Amino acid sequence: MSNFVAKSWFALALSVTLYASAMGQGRYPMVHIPQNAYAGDGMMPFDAVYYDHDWQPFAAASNIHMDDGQRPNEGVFFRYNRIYSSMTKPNRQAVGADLGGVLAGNNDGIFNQFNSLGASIPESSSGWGNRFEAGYLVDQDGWMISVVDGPGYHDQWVHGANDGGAADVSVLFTDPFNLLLGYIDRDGDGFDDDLDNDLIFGRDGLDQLDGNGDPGSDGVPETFVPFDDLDDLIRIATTFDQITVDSQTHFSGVEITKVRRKKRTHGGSYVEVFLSARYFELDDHFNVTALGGGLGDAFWNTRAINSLVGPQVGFRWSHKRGRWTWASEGRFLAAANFTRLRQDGELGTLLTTGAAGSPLNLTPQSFWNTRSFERFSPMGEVRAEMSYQVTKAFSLNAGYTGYFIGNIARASTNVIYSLPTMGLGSDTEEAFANGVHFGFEFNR
Ligand SMILES: [Ca+2]
Ligand SMILES: [Ca+2]
Ligand SMILES: [Ca+2]
Ligand SMILES: [Ca+2]
Repeated sequence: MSNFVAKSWFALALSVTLYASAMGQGRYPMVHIPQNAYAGDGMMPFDAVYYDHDWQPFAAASNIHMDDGQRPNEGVFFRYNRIYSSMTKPNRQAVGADLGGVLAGNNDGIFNQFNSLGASIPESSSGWGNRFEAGYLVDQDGWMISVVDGPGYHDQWVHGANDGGAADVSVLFTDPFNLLLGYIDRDGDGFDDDLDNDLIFGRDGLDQLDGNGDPGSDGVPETFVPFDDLDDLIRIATTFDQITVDSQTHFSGVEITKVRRKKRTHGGSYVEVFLSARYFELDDHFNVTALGGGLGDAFWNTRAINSLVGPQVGFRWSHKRGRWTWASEGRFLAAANFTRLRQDGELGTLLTTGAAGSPLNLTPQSFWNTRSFERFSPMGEVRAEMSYQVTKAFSLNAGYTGYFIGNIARASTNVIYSLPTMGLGSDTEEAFANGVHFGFEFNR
């Protein structure tokens, strides 16, 4: 994130440099410059801009023409937008493996266990971001650099109470190695319970005498047998006292754009065509902390980093009348999405392996998983806005920004709930984000 703040400052510094360069050149008209040295071909973004700004940015906008479709601005420009937007939630995915109901037990009882946290997590959320754009346009050609940092989305939910009471927040795990099997002691008599009613009590022997020492049974094993009754094993319930689910998503990116402004249309509008190289990142975190209960204390933090790189085409249509400019922009990015998934976590740090009510063979686990893959991710962006000219070069603006991103990996949908060390999937889906932006612009 701070990376992108740094990049944003870089963009700002670049724009100031461009300003200085353009202003310097503007003061000394370029009598000696041969015609073909003008920035008209626009292919050298860091050449000096041979353009006279007549630079009085805060001059009153007294020369406002009320005719429809005025000439657009030329020279160096800068704009800043604050963005507030919301984003679609990931596909439905319970916190837990999709197993339906599973027969499980612990020292409190035997029951059918279902995932407690169903399809509603995480919810859609909204957040703030920043966008900086700087560049220049002379005649019909120019360059632009655009940096976006955010929006960022953050949500957190807490389920259950960490009060040592009933551990009733349930998360199912697949258990291919039967590590969850264990003996239980529901009546608290210190003997494993005899689940198959053959009078052999798990690891604790045979009940063949009653309370008077006569043949019979009293529910208390007293006779050694040289084996454990494996029929008394049951899957130990994977419940927790309290679960905290934390979801964070962050957008960022940079694009470098060659701008070509088309000639004025019949209606007095202007169209700019964009050809860009764009980098866009969607960084998604899904962190779960689970305390108490059969597999507590535990956490599993999963992160999906989608790095989209590719060529982009776009346009800007604008129409100015008086102090008002109406503009709309569209962009289409054909990106390679280099996706990296990471996961670290711990399960059952408080486990007493083999105790009644705990798994017989599962020991406390810690793990680190990674996975990476590439996908094709199309991405579209649209904007529509109004700007109001305050002084000659300074305007305020407000509008709408929408994103559509295909084939991105989210963290929450790629958690594999499998014992002992969990895992990562490779699911991708589309995401849609939209919202409002507002800010100011200089000479755009
Ligand atoms: Ca018992
Ligand atoms: Ca038994
Ligand atoms: Ca007995
Ligand atoms: Ca048996």
